[in-house]
Amino acid sequence: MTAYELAKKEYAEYGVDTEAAIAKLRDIPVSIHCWQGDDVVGLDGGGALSGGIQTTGNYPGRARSFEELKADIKKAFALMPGKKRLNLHASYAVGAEADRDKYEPEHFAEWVKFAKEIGLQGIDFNPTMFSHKNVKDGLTLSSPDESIRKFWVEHCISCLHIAEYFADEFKSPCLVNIWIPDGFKDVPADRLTPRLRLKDSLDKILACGYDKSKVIVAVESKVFGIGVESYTVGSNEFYQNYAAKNNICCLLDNGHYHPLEYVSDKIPAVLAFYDKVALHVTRGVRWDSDHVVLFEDELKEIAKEIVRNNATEKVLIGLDYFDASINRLSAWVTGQRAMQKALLYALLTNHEKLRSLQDMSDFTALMTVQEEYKTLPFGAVWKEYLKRENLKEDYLTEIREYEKEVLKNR
Ligand code: RNT
Ligand code: ZN
Repeated sequence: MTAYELAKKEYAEYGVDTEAAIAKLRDIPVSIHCWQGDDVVGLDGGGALSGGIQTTGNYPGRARSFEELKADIKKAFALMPGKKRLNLHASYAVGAEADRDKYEPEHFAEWVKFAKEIGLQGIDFNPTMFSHKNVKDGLTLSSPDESIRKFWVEHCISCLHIAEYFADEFKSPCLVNIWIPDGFKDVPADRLTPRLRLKDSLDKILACGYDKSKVIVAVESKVFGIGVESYTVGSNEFYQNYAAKNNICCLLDNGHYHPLEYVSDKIPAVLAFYDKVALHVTRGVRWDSDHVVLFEDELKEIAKEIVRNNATEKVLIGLDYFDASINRLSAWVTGQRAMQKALLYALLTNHEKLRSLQDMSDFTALMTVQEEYKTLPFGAVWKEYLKRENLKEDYLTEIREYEKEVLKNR
C-alpha cells in the first residue's frame, strides 16, 4: 500500500473521503497578487511606495519591467497547484501615457493576453491610491481638497470599467477592491468629517453605472499603517456599515486588525449578512507586516470557516503579502501553497461530526477529536494532490535554477 492509500483508509475511519477533498480543492480559486514580484513598485512610474505599507529587504532579482514580471509570474505560478486568478493593481498598467484617472482597458490588454496564455481563471483588480503625487498629505478619497477627491473618484470609476472588461474576457466576475491609505499619524481634531468625505466619494464611484453582474466591489478596512498610527479613515466599522447599506462587499485583510482579533471569527459573522466576503490573506507578525503566508493555526481556522460553512463560492480568497528579503518567487509559491494546504486540511475534516459534538455539548470529545486530526497523515494526501497536479513537494530546486539563470543577471 502506498502512503496515500494508507492515509485514505485512516481518514475514512473518521468519515472523511480524501478523493472528494482533493477534487474539491482543485476547484477553489485563489487570487494571487502580482505585487509580490516587484515589491509593490508597479509599472506606471507613480513613485516610491507610500501609504503606510512597506516592503523590506533587498534580495537580488526584483522584476523591473513588465517583461521581467511576466517571466517571474509564469515561473512561480507554474509551481502552484489549483485554480488561479491574477490580482492586479492599477499601477501595473502597461504603456499608459495618461494619468491614473484616465486608464482604459487597453492598458491592461497585454495582461489579459498573458493571463490567458498561462491558463488563469480570471483577473481581479485594485485601484492604486498610493505611490502617486495626488496622494496629498497622505489623503485620497477623504481629502479636504475637492480636486484630489475628484481625481481618485475618477481613477476608481475607470477601474470599474476596466474590471468589466476583465469579466467579459474571462467570463468570470472581477473583484475590485478599494483600499485607501488615508489617515493621520497623530491625534486628529476631527474624525467624522474625513469619513463623511470618504462616504461621499464612494457614493460617487458607485453611481457610475458599472455592471453589477460583472463587477464585485469591495472595501478594505485597516486599523493603522506606518506613519498613520492614530487614525485611519477607512476603519472596520465605517466600511462594514457602508458595505451593508450600499449592497457591496467587505474585504477582510487579516493583517488589519488588533493582533487579538481573528478574521477566522469575522468570516462567519459577516457571512450571516452578506452573500460574499473577500479576503486578503497575509501574515502579520506583531502588526500588519505582510509576511509570507505560512501553514499556521489562524490560516487553518480561516480555511475551516470557508469549508465548513459551504462558503467556497462566497468567500473570495486573495493573497496579500510582500517580502523582499528572500527569493520573491519562493515567497509567492510558499504562500499560495500554504493557503492550499490550509484548505485541504479543512476539507479533510468531518465537520458534521464535530458540529454534532458541539451541539451535544460534548466539549470533552470535541477537544480530543480535534487534537487527533492534527496527527492524521495529512502530508501523504498533500503529496498525492501535488502529484495529480503534476507538481512535487520541492519547488526550491527549480527556483534556484531560475535564480541562477535569470534573476542573478538582473
Ligand atoms: C494595505 C492593504 C492593501 C495593499 C495592497 C497592495 O495595508 O493591505 O491591500 O497591501 O493593495
Ligand atoms: Zn490588503
